Amino acid sequence: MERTLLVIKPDGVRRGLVGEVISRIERKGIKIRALKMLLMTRQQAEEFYSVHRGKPFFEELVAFASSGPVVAMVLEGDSVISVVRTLIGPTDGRKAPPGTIRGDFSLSILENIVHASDSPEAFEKEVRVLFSPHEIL
Ligand code: FUP
Repeated sequence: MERTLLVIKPDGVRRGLVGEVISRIERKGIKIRALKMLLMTRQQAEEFYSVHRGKPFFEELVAFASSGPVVAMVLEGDSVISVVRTLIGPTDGRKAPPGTIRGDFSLSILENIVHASDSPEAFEKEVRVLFSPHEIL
């Protein structure tokens, strides 16, 4: 069994899409092992997105990620990293196909509703930024 981190970003929470996203995850048969709402500090957002440090959109990305509450969850299932990446769709909501979370709810590359780990290494790093070990079942 594999694990991944899914974050409903501030735009997803503001737009009332928490239930919609969780419902899609549960209907797929993926297990939720941890779930919480939090406000990322600027420092947490910088660490979370550190692979993008130095890119032209880094500042805007960090400001956006810490602009309001997010809902973070640890998910578990067979090949769950690639399965969840398929469920959320490509980064740019304008190009994401219908049926994906970004394709159905986003018209933006920055405000694209959700984040999901893209590798086991990314998961290990990201989960440490947002969760303590005792919070994960
Ligand atoms: P993804 O893994 O699909 O979330 O996409 P990336 O890791 O490539 O990008 C992380 C976040 O950076 C995106 F969700 C939005 C933001 N971003 C931009 O704002 N502009 C870009 O050109 C690329 C990414």
